[in-house]
Amino acid sequence: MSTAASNTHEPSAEGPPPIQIKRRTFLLGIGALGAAGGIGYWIRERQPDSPGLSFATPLRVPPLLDSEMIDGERVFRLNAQAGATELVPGVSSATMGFNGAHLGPTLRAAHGEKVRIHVTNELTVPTTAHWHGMVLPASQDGTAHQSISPTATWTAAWQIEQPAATLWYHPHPHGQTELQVSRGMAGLFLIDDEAPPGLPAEYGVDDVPLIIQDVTVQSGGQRPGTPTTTPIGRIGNTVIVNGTYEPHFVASTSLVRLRILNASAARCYNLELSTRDVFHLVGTDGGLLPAPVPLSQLLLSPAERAEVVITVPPDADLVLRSVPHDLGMSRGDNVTSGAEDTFGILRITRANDVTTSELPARLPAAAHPTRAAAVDRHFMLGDTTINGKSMDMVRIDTVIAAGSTETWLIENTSRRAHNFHIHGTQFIVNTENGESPAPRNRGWKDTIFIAPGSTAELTVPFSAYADPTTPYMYHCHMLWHEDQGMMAQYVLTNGKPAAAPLHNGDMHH
Ligand SMILES: [Cu+2]
Repeated sequence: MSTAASNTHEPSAEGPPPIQIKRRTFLLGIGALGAAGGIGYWIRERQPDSPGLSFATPLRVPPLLDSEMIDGERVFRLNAQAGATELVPGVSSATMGFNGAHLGPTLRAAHGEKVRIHVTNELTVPTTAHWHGMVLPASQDGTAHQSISPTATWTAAWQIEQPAATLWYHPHPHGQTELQVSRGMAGLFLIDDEAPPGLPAEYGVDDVPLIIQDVTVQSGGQRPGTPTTTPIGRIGNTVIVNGTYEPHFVASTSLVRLRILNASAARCYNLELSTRDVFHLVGTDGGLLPAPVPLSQLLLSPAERAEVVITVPPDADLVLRSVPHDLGMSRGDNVTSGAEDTFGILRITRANDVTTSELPARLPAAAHPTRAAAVDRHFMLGDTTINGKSMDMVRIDTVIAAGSTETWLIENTSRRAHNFHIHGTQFIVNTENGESPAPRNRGWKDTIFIAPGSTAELTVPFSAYADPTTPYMYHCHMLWHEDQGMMAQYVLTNGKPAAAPLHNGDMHH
């Protein structure tokens, strides 16, 4: 065995295997550590082709949650739980999840169906269950206004009226979201519609969810006592996929559709294949694109989803990895925020007997109803504020006519990277910095990355679910920023918007 091979995580009589990053830190010496600047350093060394990395653990696939049809509704049950999980081999971490100690099962329902979801809180702290990307009444949205006390059960019910998409669910307790999500409270919620011919659609086989999270595990196994906070929040030094450390997926088809969710609190991923081969973006947050878009890299900020189709050639042994990118901050802030890290995420090889197919040239594009935009609003993102204000649970920041469509200009006036998520809608990106949006932002979105000094102009169609007393949120989805108060509230009303309790950032025309 070579020196490097001794770093693999083989069972050892000496107890837990050594953490890879510790050994490499030692080998590279103090000089390299200093030059690399701390946080991002460890993960930068986990190159997909680094000797000693195994990427040999079969990729776990979150189970599909069973449901039962009762009185015309598809009924699901979720239990918020805490426990301990080996996020890396031999290291037990305190974790949280739904129907288990880490992550949650995949919910699946069809366009047009009525769903009812019972969420029981078995934690010792309050939580919520927010359906990220879903168009639904505010009272069912699962924000801090629908807090679930320990031992209590909260039930959400609505009719799914939006097209097929990869959505997700996670807690939204005010000030505690980063902790609960980063401990593992996240799951996928897939909406199905008529399956487009040729697009891979067999769950876990050629239609594979990838929930990507960074976690912090110190050499020797302890979580750090005091996590280091970067300008965008806490950055982990180890990346796991569906809770799997150094995962390996064996493709049994030549085309594999990956439904990728960035479930990290702050870390952004700039995805590419180690072969540098082109892959195809087929869907964004809110559903399918009209046609596959060839890309060589794809930036995904926290909470964003992307559906991509990769071609797995015969004898393939490739890695989906994250490579350096520019978050638009100072060099030092980019480095500490992980933007210069390179690391493997998922190894993909091909089985001997595969089903081959061709990616269709056209897709049934998602369609969300919109009207002509009637109101323009301008939102300025500060370090942890929106239009200079911090979240106030009893303040309504924006009153919007139910069923109307608005134009929102989001401007990052700070030196920190942010993204922007609007609840209860899927929006269109008209422009970024006044120009045609990046290819990754040319489909329906509910969350968009906005670099310092940048703007994004959005067309936002709002649903007809009027409820003047229950707000939806809009906020930064860098969870530490959100927890610091970078969040505001809107309500949908049938009355005139002039009846607003409070206005914030309106530009009246
Ligand atoms: Cu932010």
